Amino acid sequence: MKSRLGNFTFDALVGVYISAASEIYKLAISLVYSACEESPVKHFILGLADISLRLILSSCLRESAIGVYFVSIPCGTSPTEASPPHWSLLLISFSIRITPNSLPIFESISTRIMKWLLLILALPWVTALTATADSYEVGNEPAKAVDGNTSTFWHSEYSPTLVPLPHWAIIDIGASTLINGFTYLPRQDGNSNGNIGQHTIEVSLDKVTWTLVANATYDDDDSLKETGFPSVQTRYIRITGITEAGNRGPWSSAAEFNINLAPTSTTLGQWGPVIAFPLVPAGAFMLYGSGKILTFSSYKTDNYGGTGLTFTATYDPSTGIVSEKTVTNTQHDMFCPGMSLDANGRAVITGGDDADKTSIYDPSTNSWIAGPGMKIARGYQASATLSDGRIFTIGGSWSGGYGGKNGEIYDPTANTWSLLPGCPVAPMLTNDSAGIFRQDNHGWLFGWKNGYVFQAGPSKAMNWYGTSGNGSQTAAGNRASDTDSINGNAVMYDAVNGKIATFGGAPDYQEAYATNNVHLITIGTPGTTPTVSTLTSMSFARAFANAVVLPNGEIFVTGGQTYAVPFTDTNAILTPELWDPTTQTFTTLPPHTLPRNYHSVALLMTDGRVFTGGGGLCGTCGTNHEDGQIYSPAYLFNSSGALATRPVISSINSTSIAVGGTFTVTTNTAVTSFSIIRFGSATHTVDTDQRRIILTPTATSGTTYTFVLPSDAGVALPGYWMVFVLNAAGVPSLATTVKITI
Ligand SMILES: [Cu+2]
Repeated sequence: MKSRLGNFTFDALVGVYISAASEIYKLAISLVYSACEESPVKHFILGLADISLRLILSSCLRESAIGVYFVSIPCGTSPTEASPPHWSLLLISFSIRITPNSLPIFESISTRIMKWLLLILALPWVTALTATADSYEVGNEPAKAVDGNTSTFWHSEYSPTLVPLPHWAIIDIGASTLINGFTYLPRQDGNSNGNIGQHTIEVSLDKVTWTLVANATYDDDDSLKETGFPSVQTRYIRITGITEAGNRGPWSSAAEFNINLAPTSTTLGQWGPVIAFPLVPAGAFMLYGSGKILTFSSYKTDNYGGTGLTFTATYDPSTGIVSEKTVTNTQHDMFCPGMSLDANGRAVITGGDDADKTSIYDPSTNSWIAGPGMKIARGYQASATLSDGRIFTIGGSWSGGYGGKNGEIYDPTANTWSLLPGCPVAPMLTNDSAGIFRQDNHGWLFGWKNGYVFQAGPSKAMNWYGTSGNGSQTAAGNRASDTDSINGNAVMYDAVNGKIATFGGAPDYQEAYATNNVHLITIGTPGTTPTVSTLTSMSFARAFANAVVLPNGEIFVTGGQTYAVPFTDTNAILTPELWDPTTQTFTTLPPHTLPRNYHSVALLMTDGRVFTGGGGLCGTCGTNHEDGQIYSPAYLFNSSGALATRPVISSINSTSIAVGGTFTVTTNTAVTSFSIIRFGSATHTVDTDQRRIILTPTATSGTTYTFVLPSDAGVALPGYWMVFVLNAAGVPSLATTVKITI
């Protein structure tokens, strides 16, 4: 990657930090070299001191001298955040004369800087980690776990004394540092003794008070183990090995421990570290009570096509803990299903590998129950919760036989499925070249007024489906000149005004070029033709992307590939983009670490961050992504790059509110905008649960705000919603959960 700053071009410029800490601007360029991965030299900052910003950015018209010096500061720390001791002067300043607007001179500066930097890299000057441990075998001291040499290792003492588990090692960074991850490389000598299994990871600034950031289990192999957690300022990290991964003996060992420094550029938001999961999270939904994310794969953690069971893994963002559960009691391989969160926050998951099954997860009891089988077996159908609390589903020839996948409806009260013969699937078929197997997949369904469903895609034809009696169908015109857009996205970001934005997709499910098309659909009375406008396109064409609405109405579009081929990572787009509902244009954002294509998910979290994960789930293929990653939007940071102070919802007068009902929210400080977003569920780019409602106070008294919910349950769908308040700077609160009832 070539990056530029003015006339400077670097192979690895990854961040630019500009501050006005004094009357003289300081500007520094951070460089990360490929050697960083192998070497303790992780991240160097090249400081160009005493250069006015004006000089650099506007090529001032006078000669000037600059002093150039090199500093090393802890990886990922911006110069303005580094405490003075880290500004170690490593080279004596030298002067360069700058000729105005002289590109060759700038290039020569660039070249000279690079030479000096290479010289610096050649110096054996590093910020080294140090380590201590509860015990060690002579010859395998704890320092060998932080020496950058993967052929040496720390080993707990076994002779003359066999020291029992648990074993701990403490890694000292040397100074308080912002980190967001920890890595463990087991010994690399072919012997597995001491591979750490169950473990905890804690952080501390003083080695007295420790904070748990991970509690998990490593597999018994010698691959690099990565543990991510929210950015935390720390000096010490303690890993405690509770078990030996193979239960061979009471040992712990490590070739290398290391830390991941948190990125510090926050202008466009920031990705956290990759979070290891024990499965490919191909499906995921939010648990309303805790903000946990329940993910699932199939009858295997990394492959599909079985029957009778499903592996699940629940991520708790507050602790970083991923807990596993294999669901067998519903006898349902839930791979490639339909999914909806019902009026009670239960996840109703239908079809897929076991094509007629229904499994229901109830967060209130943390239990799975078997629901009644669908009347029509399905896979890749979509489903949507309705204004009356029932769930509508249609399509799904990927599993359970081809064609005829007309509508049916689930009544949670009666716990029954019923066919809706008046809801034919034919009007919503795409023209996919693979035939009916693909043509009725992944409907973009939105529950709406009076029990109606609006089908916005992926076919270019749109439809209304009525669900009373035997059901009904009314054509709703085409999505302007859009193509069929399978594996694209549709997000209702302003439900009161019926606004749905659609993003990308491809004419065929696979072996097809994606589009970067964006359309705005405005729906009104059921049965009427919506208005559709064609908007500014995305920067990237995407199929298999995910789209998530944020509390401020922006839509985060992430992942996908420009040419759709399931189970591949070729042509993957790692750069997400953010759609602004006011300007209706996009801003490209910092890239995520791993591809997120077919079988990836994304969900809004209760803290306003976005969880993404998955991709793959194809056995021995090379594209299984058993991991997730969390994006923190720019609104979570202030201008200095530190976490912004959030407004706080101090109280809400009711957490169960009927449609049309009044409620009050009291905050700790004045806030200026308000929204509610329904908890989401995601699989195969479809999230029919998320939708956003903008709230406007009907009365304000101090910092107590009174709201009236929309009176139509088709707009404010029954179920659990996140309430966000945002301050004048756009910083969202943590969400408070409310249940909307009918
Ligand atoms: Cu699938």
